[in-house]
Amino acid sequence: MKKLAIGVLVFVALLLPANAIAATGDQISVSVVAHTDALGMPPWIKAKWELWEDPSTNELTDVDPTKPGTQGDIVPGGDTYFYAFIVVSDPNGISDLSNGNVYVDVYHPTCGWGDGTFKYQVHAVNITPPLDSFGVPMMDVPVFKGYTVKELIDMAVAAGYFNRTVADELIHEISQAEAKIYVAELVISYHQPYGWYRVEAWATDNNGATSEKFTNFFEVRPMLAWATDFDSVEFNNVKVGAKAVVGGDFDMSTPNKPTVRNLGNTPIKLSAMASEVVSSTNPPKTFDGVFDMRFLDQVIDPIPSTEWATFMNTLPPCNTTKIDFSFMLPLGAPAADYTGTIYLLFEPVIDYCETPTPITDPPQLTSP
Ligand SMILES: [Ca+2]
Ligand SMILES: [Ca+2]
Ligand SMILES: [Ca+2]
Repeated sequence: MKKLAIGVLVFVALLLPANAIAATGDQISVSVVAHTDALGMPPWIKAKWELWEDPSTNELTDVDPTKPGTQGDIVPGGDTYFYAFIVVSDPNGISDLSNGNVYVDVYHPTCGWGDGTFKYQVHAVNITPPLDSFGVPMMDVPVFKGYTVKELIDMAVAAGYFNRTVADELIHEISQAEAKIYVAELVISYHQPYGWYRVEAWATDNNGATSEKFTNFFEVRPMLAWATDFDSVEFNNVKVGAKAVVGGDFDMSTPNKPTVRNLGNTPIKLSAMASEVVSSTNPPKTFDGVFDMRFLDQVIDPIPSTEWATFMNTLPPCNTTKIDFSFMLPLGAPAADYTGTIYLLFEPVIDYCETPTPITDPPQLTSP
């Protein structure tokens, strides 16, 4: 470790009352004020990485080991959690971080429907292992969600944020009380876009000296997720030759008024296909092309029976909308009950998101 002296500026003020200047031999008092340089030696970020908490196992992970950086998924209709881990040091020693702060700034993806805007700032918390009775960090003690520092750093190697040599050096420095480790919780709602989130970390020391920013990326994968409040449509009091309508609404608790909600983080493309309807008469009679459907202000009339018809507009993430169905039997159809099936196809609309190159700033083991 490089040891650097703390820079101290000393201002000595000699306070003499004007009427005492000529009085030689008198005892005077001298006040001494020492001002530590307010900007001192700034701390620096040695390394940073993110991990995703798999909601089904509560384990921290990178869900796609084949791709650089950490990937994770949203929880449909809910929140998912990534964690940023930040290793920080200070040329004045880590005691100069004890009243400092570590912050993480997160920016939305720039691909897909992300606009790259600032998302939020999170205050990171110190998870440096506690000291034993000899003042040595206890590296075997779990520090976060049951993981030791070494396990957290090993996962950063597996996710490709830095190599084994860097990892060993980081573990060594934390074990020698030459660096501290912090964590910031990054909540991602299903309302947020898929793609690569940019994360910038920075630290301040006891005197407010501020580090350079350290930037890297993690990825939220696209996920198609949706819900409807209906699985059947019933037309009552149908008059042959007249249109019967089942109108939708925006309320997911009224299944007799069809509603669809996007619970994923991609726009949804909807297609429809319908079977012929069959009468309950003996012998049965069949009719084709008797349904139509309205979705996002577009009507497909009739819903075809041999191929998918796709609606032009997509249902954006975080949106709920209604679907209207109608049904019309041709004149001359027998009065009876009819059954048929309408098929709906939900597809995600995904723009390719290029992997940032590089996915991280290089780790900085020594003071810049
Ligand atoms: Ca400092
Ligand atoms: Ca990965
Ligand atoms: Ca409804």
